[in-house]
Amino acid sequence: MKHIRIVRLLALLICMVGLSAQAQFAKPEAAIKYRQSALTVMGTHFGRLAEMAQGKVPFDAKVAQDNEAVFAVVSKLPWAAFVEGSDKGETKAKAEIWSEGAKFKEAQDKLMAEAMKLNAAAKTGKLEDLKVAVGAVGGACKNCHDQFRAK
Ligand code: ASC
Repeated sequence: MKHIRIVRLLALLICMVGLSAQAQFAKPEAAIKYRQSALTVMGTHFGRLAEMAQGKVPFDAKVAQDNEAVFAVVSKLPWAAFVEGSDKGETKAKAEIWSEGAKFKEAQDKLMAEAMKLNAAAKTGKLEDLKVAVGAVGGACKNCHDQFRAK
């Protein structure tokens, strides 16, 4: 009995997370602005982690965790905004996002996987762990940009 209740609760939670990431847009420009905003916030908070990993600012485990927490949430958001028809306008999004959807999804999944490792690394409070995870997340950012973002 208890087991079934836990499974139901988990299913509900997964649906809720799915819905929150399922942004709706009135027009393509709104989707473009939304994803650019999310990516800007991601870059800002990841940038702070990268500065610590590179020794440009002193390592502070609490500050790292706070920045990672924002990154963890916001990094889930841009992907639902790459809607059909939003390849035109003020965007660097390449047509391959839509013509090679599976590859684009693969790049997202890679980032999500590395982001989970970054979460674990931030929790250990060790700079060495942060360095490794930041490097991997940065690699996932670059991999996607190289393939799908125009210069
Ligand atoms: C950043 C940032 C990116 C990535 C990328 C990694 O800090 O804003 O877009 O890292 O430069 O190669």
